Amino acid sequence: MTEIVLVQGDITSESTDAIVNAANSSLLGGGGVDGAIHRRGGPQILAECKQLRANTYPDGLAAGHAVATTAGDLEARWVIHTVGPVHSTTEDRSATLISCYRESLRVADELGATTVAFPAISTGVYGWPIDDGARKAVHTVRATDTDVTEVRFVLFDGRAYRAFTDALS
Ligand code: AR6
Repeated sequence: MTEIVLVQGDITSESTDAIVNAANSSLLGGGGVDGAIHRRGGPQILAECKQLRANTYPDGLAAGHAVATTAGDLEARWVIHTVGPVHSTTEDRSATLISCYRESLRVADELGATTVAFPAISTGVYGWPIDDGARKAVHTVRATDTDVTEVRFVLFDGRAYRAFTDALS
């Protein structure tokens, strides 16, 4: 049974076993959650991401997939990088968004991480509407068979926090 906890704040302050990063395919950093994680986690995370690009993902990590690195100076042990879909009004990319949550939990299980903090993937720079993003996040975690005992959604602002509160009830 996975308990779902909602928190409003900055995901880089979490001390869960793993923190999920809303990354991009390059794995080389960006803005939003990604920028904050690399800033606060220090250069070790980027060094491992560069290794992953050199050895495993020469063309980058595809949307909907997930991969782990060290969490560097963060309190967490691992960062799980996943690439959300860019929202589109002409194409339904829901399956890719759902896959991000599912794949991140699969990677967490591989690592033995039992507590995992997630941001609201794709709902920032990638433009996914927060209410729908929240419903898909909550539903996917509930529907996924995992050894993770606590999923903590860390929401940056009040609007996202309310969307997740509604999705949970
Ligand atoms: N802690 C928790 N949530 C945050 C934080 C934080 N420190 N900062 C932003 N959010 P985004 P995406 C919220 O843009 O939409 C990057 O440039 C934010 O309000 O981080 O998946 C990557 O490199 C929003 O609700 O991720 C990619 O290029 C949610 O986290 C691209 O952005 C996700 O916003 C990925 O876009």
